[in-house]
Amino acid sequence: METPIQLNQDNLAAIENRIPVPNYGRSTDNIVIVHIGVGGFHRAHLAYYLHQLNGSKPSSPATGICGIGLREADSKLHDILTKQDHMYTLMVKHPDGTIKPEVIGSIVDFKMGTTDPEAVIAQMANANTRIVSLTITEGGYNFNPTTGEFNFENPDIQHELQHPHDPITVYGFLTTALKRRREAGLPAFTILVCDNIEHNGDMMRKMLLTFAETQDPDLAKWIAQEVSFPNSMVDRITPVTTKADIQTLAKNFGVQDAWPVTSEPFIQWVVEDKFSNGRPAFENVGVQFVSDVGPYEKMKLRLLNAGHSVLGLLGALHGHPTINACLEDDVFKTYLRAFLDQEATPILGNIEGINLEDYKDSLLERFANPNIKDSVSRICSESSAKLPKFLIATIDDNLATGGSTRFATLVIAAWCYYCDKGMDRHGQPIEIIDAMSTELHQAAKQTKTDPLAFIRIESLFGNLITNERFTETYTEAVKKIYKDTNIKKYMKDMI
Ligand code: CS2
Repeated sequence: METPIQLNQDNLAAIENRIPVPNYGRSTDNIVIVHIGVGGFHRAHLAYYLHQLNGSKPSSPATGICGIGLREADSKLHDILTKQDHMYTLMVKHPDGTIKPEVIGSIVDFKMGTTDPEAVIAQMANANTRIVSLTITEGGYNFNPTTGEFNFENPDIQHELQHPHDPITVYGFLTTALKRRREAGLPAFTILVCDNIEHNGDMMRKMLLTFAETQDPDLAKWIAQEVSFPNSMVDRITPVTTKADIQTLAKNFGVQDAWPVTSEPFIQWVVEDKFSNGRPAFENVGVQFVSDVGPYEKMKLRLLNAGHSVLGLLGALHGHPTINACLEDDVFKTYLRAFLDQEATPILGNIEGINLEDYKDSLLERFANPNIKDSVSRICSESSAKLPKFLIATIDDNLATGGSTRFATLVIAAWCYYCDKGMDRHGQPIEIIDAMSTELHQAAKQTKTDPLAFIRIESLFGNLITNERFTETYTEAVKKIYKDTNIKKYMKDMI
């Protein structure tokens, strides 16, 4: 292969001889979606759907996305994308080893709230903007996971309430921009949450209204009437991009891209069809519009995301580096299926139009994709924001209905050990990447003298501590792991 070609607009014609590139005109004239949180997931999911939609009608004016970063950490991707005229490569990794790369062109601009907040507000308040979408992670919404209440103690929120013209968080930016639209007589935009939270749109509505009521009650009323918050279920496994991915793209396909995205072939988006100010015709590219997304969300969170956490935490302790390595291990595979069948499925009930057995079979196949190499460390990161929604909710439901909880409980015990020791059973260090890492570690390290110390963290476990059936199973599990970390032995005994 000749010298790799740097990805940018001027080089597209040359790159087209190597991999597919956008076949539509790209411009900032028609930015309809403003997206906060341009991580790998957004780039493999919403931006890809829009890219396909633009590609299906190359002669019509293309619809664009303006990416927004609200954290310092977003500036790295901002700088890279800016140099690449906001394009990047999506490398879809198939189970047979094939990689299908394609240049995605739907993001046409990227603004940073940290350095130029006015540009962000102006973009959101622009008459063309119809949707503000978000992937700011499960932990990014500033609410207490057990009470579901807005966290006013956050210093950034306090700052925004005292200085309404100096927004920092999504709440400050959204209210400032909505206020400006109202004053200009423009219709409100839709707020579209694309994170793994049950009733994600309803949750966002509650949080934004709580914030707005404190900041500007009049505006809050307008938001309540004018802004729609569709619930949505999003799905595509998107591993962290590695140096090897960048090299593969350069060596095997001749394209130099400083931050491509990798993903599995599967993609799904189920959205409630209520948009305050119109939307692109996403149904033309396979997005499912339904009146109630609840059952789909619950199914995905409690099977896929929970399944990931089960494998991730147990796998990390055992020393499996990736999710597909876990699936190659029969004990892990059987354990996962037992958890899905015996603990997660019974609480889901019937979901119209979905065969849960098929769904679970397909999950196992997706997890087993040997080419995807999704690291257990990505799955374990920010577990404190994920587990209450993915796994602890299922434990609560099963305790209420008398269902089994033992498979999920072993995972919580493994999580405790992981947070306490920060190493796997071979003594290899595991880095705890979690906004609550200090608190998790402090609680977990008391386990030796107080076996229930970890589950006393109320913001994660609610009142589980008062449930004897749970505390008994948990104590037994945690004692075993602390005595001998050979987690696989206990998993084997249970299946
Ligand atoms: C994963 C998700 O964060 C996690 O732990 O379960 O990122 C998962 O890969 C996606 O939700 C798939 O759609």
